[in-house]
Amino acid sequence: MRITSARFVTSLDAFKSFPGRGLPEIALVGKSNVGKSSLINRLTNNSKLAKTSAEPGKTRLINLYRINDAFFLTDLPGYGFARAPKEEKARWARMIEGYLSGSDTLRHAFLLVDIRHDPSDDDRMMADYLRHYSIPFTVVATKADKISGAKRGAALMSVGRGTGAQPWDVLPFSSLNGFGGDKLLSRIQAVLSPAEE
Ligand SMILES: Nc1nc2c(ncn2[C@@H]2O[C@H](COP(=O)(O)OP(=O)(O)OP(=O)(O)O)[C@@H](O)[C@H]2O)c(=O)[nH]1
Ligand SMILES: [Mg+2]
Repeated sequence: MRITSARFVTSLDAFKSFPGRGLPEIALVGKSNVGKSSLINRLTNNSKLAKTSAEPGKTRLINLYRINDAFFLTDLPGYGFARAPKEEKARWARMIEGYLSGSDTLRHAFLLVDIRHDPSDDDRMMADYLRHYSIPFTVVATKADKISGAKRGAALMSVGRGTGAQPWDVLPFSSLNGFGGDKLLSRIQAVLSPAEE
């Protein structure tokens, strides 16, 4: 699939209705700073669409982007940002969980994990949470440009092990150079119209 249009729709501080709701949603979840907002920018080929930052804790609301007038990408705050104030972290967790458990139009989630690190306890919890709520998900190993191709296979194995995903189902991806973007788009296509895969 090709992305031909992408526009920001709205930010929500809690799960509720929004303009256009009803189209399928695909959510991005993962630790703060793992590259959720950057992934949206790379896929849409618009570096200014979602706000990103070298500092964790940039995305603080549920941000909805309408893609091809066919589905929404949902950018969520990250978890596991140790330095954030406790109340703030609790608020983000409520937002993330409220959205994931509340949206009946959520079709799929991408669980992002940094390819260089073993998944954290929070990542495992998120994978368990998605399974618990029967939300189908794909694990994406981000920042693939940060390791050599020779180390990629082993890195994908440990990301898979830590999240309970099959290593061959873990998609390596780089927002920096676009590596893995085609596979990610194919996955989105498959999620949206399984019969045409
Ligand atoms: N080298 C490299 N850097 C990346 C990649 N993806 C994201 N980054 C960098 O990682 C930092 C965090 O990226 P964001 O996209 O803001 O991360 P996020 O997951 O949205 O973070 P929060 O909104 O805080 O939860 C930024 O400095 C990005 O430029 C990647 O694939 N490769
Ligand atoms: Mg973000």
